[in-house]
Amino acid sequence: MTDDSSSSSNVKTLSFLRVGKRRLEIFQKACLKFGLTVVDHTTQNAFVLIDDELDFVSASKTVKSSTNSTPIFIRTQWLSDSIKQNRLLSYQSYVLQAAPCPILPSATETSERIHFKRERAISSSASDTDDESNSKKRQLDIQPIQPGELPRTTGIWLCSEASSSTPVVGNPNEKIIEKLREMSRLYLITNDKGRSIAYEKAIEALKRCTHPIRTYEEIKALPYVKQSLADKIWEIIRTNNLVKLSAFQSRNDVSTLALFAGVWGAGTETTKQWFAQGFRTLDDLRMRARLTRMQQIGLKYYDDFNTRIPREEVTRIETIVKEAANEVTPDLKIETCGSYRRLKATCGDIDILMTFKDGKRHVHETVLAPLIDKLKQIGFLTHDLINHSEASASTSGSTSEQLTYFGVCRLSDPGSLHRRIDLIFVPANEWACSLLYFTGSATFNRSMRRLARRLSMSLSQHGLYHGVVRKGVEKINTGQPLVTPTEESIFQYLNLPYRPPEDRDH
Ligand code: DCT
Ligand code: MG
Repeated sequence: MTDDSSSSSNVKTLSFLRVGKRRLEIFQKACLKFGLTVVDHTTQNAFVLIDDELDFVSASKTVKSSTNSTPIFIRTQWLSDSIKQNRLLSYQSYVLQAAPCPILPSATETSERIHFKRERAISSSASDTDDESNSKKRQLDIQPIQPGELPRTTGIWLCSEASSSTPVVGNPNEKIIEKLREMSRLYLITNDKGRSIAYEKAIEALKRCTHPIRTYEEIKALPYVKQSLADKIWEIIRTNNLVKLSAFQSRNDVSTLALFAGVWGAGTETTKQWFAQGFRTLDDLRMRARLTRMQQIGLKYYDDFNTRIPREEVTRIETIVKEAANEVTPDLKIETCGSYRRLKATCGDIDILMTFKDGKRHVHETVLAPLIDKLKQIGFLTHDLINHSEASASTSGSTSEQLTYFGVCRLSDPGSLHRRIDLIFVPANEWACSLLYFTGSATFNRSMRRLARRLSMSLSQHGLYHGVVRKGVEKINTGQPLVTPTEESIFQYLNLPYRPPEDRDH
């Protein structure tokens, strides 16, 4: 039965994003019952049902639309509630808010706004193959209320351990790591995120190993390494080769998908479609593919965007942004996050987070828009990619906004490359959780979120909640927000030893 009086009748076709297998089965049955058609990927005008814990930025960091139309993101809670009430409810109040900023380049580009940041990091999605979620090795069923009340969290949680500071070059298991890294990359490109994550974890274990692995027993003793992966490591040790990797590399589609994955603004669905349409080179795309405005920019600066940025250049870029921001208002707290804050020697892009120092509620028109204008005037920002504001329920219970600007910048020195820059403006009470999130790494974040889940908490860039009640992966009670003035406080609530950013480079 459908609720004809509501606009839910507009939903005819939909797809799912990052919804676990078991829930997906339930939802698919419900769709059948409600007369909805489920498609594999985002089609023109399709509605996309997303995991309830996803917010726009998380989605934008991991998934991209495959079409030029803007999908409407609806929380899966809509279907859950519809199932409970045995009728298809109006989806309106379940739509992920994606109000565009007024400073967007042009109205004709509206359809391109809600596209997504390139999928460089491993998806933060809840993977069925995630050891941490599936592991029965350790049970943590204590309800945390105050920071530091829980016993120390160690063991199978990546986030409980510092990342290895030793470089892979010169590591006694360097050869194995290189091959596993390539496998992880290729699995990501072919959209097998679960396997990609499994390989990343094995790499992390190997990076920490200070002696060369020689026996099968030593492999089995490594944390996070499952049987099939242990066999592959053993094959590399015995033969100095990995048949599966060679087979992967010789596949035409994989090398083409890898090439296309370098186009900023193109996700796995898009790259697959391009391959299916017979495109094999970047010139094919330039001449024959129907590209979004962002993909056109991604293609134009393909080499620039795929060249890592030396740390010193990021420092110079940061200085320019800070100076311009200071002219707009001296009241801002600004921090460059991502790989830069993790002290990496090179960065893929520049992730700059800002908020008001005094914690006053911000109004984006007064800060981000003039800052962007100023940076354009001095010729620093050269192209806009995404400009987006997202409302969220803040820890004080009121509604707050995170503002995200994705663009392209360039230093004025002759020969400077075009660089990808993100400017993210957050409410002061979300600062610590945002700082933690945007510092990453993505793998570290995933581990911390999963630990939070195990502790009946929920962690996102917006806040940390405790007393969360879940049925399966469904949240029945969203819990209560915890006050998180610093990153340290978040570690304390989760009973983790504090890790400085450079130790989170998992
Ligand atoms: N992030 C995440 N999950 C993702 C992608 C990103 O939690 N799937 C978080 C962690 C890092 C932060 O956002 C910034 O993202 P990126 O710029 O993609 O990552 P980075 O660590 O800064 O790496 P790079 O040097 O490639 O920019
Ligand atoms: Mg980055």
